[in-house]
Amino acid sequence: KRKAPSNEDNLNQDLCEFLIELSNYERNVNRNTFKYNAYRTAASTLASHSTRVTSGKEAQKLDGVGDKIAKKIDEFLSTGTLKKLENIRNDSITDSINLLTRVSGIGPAKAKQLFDSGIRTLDDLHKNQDKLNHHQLIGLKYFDDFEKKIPREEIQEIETIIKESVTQLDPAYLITICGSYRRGKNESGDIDVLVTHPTYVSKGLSTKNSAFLLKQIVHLLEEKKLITDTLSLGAVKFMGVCKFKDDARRLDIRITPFDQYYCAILYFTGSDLFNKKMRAHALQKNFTLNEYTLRFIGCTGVPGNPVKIESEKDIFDCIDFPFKSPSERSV
Ligand code: DCP
Ligand code: MG
Ligand code: MN
Repeated sequence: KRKAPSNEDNLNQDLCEFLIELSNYERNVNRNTFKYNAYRTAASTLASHSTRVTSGKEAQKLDGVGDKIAKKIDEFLSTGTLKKLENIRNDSITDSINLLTRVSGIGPAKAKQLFDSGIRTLDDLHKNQDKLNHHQLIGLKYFDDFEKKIPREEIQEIETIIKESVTQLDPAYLITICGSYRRGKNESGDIDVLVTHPTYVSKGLSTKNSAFLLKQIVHLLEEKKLITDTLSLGAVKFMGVCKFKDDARRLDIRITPFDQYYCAILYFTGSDLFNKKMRAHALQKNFTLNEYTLRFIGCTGVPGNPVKIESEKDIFDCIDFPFKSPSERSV
């Protein structure tokens, strides 16, 4: 699902590509999230590095490149390939698992389980639908559509429909499309909608309460024939499908109390690697940051009350992290 960081002037494109291939292998086949993230972080660092890396030693000086990855870079630079990569490519399990995990709802563990029961192809999946849950069945049904990126213009039009609809319920609702769209990308993998309302605060907003509001919004968008399927609907998060033009699109909606809005918008804007970096930085400054709150961790090690946050920038300032506009967060 993750592709190599696309950067027109990426001088280390070939290195990034092999690192991403290794990262996908670690996630999909080995289910090793730690290595998956390590390879992805290194790839993202190399992608934004302004010069061509000419040795592993040079690469190792950069953020997120360790000695093992440095060795692989040396091997790749001197031989044009990697033994490990050749082995991975020759292993029949790799292709099957990589394909199966492209179905929405099928993760690495489920893919392995399916592989072990003899399933290799989408055709096999169609013949074994009894082995799939509701989400995975929808993922299979819309396999081709979900592989397609969503043009920015289409998201803009969907944004208008969602805003018009939801403000019919109550004009005070605040709606922001987050994810890669908010980071200014020309196309996105899905549509990430964040909803809040000034009178809904975390103290007053029970789980039941937010679940009701979210359900109300989803039902309305179903009535408007925008939402076509539900993958999951919880108290704070809807995952589903919408259709505006020809293709079915993945749509995520999160609802957040107003006092947690800026932590939510920061989280939901991403990227996920950027969030990891920023959270790690927060911890170094004795703060714990998540999609709900920013809290100071005192000498007891227990996080205190949420810091009062009135903008995204407040969060950066509080942990002394240089402010990045959304378009600068695609690392
Ligand atoms: N997110 C995160 N960690 C995850 C998954 C998501 O921090 N494991 C956050 C950051 C993401 C945001 O949620 O930017 C939205 O998740 P998406 O998977 O929709 O990712 P993007 O919108 O960034 O990219 P895409 O264009 O592929 O949807
Ligand atoms: Mg997204
Ligand atoms: Mn999403």
